[in-house]
Amino acid sequence: SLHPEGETGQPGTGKRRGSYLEEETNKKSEVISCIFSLKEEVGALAKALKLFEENGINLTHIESRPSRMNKEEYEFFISVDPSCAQALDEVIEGLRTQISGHVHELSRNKQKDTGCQRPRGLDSAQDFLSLIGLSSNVAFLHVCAQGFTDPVYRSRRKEFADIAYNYRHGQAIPRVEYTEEEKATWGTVFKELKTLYPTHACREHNRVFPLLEKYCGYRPDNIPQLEDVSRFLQSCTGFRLRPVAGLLSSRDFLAGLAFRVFHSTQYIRHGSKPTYTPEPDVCHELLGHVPLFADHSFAQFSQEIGLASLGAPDEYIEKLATVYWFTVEFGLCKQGSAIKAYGAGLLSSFGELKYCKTDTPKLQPFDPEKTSLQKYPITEYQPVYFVAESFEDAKEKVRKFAATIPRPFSVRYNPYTQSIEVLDNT
Ligand code: HBI
Ligand code: NLE
Ligand code: FE
Repeated sequence: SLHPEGETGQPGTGKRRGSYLEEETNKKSEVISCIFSLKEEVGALAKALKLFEENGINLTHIESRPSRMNKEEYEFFISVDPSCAQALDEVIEGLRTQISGHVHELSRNKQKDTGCQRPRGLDSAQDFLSLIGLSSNVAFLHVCAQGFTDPVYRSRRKEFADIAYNYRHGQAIPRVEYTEEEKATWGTVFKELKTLYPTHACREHNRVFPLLEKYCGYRPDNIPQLEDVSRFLQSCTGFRLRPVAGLLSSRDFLAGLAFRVFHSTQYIRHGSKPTYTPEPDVCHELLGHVPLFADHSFAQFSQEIGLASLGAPDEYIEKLATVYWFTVEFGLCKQGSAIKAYGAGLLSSFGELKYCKTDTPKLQPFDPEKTSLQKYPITEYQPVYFVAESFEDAKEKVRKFAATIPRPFSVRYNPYTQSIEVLDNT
């Protein structure tokens, strides 16, 4: 089974939809795994293993089980030494053509997806972008311009990045003393949003908000501490926060949700633009996401997307990331005769929260099949929103959608051990 203590405190290539250049990958890297199935007959496995031997591949792990999809087949889950990555192509080709086995690669593109680097310093644009988890995305460089050119802001971001890099699962999240300027930015965002919530936010958000004021120090003159908020969430729904320096790859980010771990930034947006920022920041996490992660139905919905992502092929990760985008980040839902915001990207931007209720954006019914194909901008207000009937309805729909993702094993969350059970043989 898998546990949530992966070292994912570092940003990946910030693989959001949109243009990005690939960063150099981090060569020392991950294990490489795949699952292949073979017809049940004498010598089938021996033939397959011969291919590995001929290509000089060192297997580090192997497990077997009867195939669920085809009664006459057996499935083998193997891991190989990462230095053998190149030679694995040959073997996969051989398995597919000579032995007619089905092969499902589990973590081969992982290096591309999570290739991340510890920034060396803060003396170039590239370093700033890698610090926030993005490769050279021109649009982003443009939008983050204030942050990039302001040396005080840049060195502050480095301090926050270091907290995230050094954080290990199970530790208390280090408390941060925010500067007067940072608190002023928070104050502006907090006060503006608070006047909008009663009319614009969904009822679940409005129900939890007073509890956060009471127990977690949500006030216009105080930026709440991630540790206090994480404890609060754990007591409500078992969700916990983990500090992160910037954007993670979709795969890593979604996997966190499967374990009820929400990766949260700790720095605040640049003070010159409190209305809207394309990047997640502490306002976005604490005001947008946190209230809803305290709601049972919503927490379950979020975890459901995370579970669906485990072991899913790359093209489905992209679809799930898009579903996540139009629900958890920018979702609207029906409540009585009104349409309310439940997406965190709306609930943390007083610019976009007002805009989403005007008649400029297009509204469409939430339907994962269609929603998962919708293109979207990441540095401006959304032209399209999807409206859910309710969290329960959205959850059912995502569940049905997830069942269509090709995946040679099933996953189940065990809340008692906080682990995910895979390769279930029953
Ligand atoms: N990384 N730190 C962080 N925060 C997010 O909200 C986030 C992310 N990576 C990807 C992502 N969100 C989504 O846009 C989807 O790709 C899952
Ligand atoms: N646009 C949001 C805000 O300004 O708070 C942040 C969105 C992060 C995906
Ligand atoms: Fe977010």
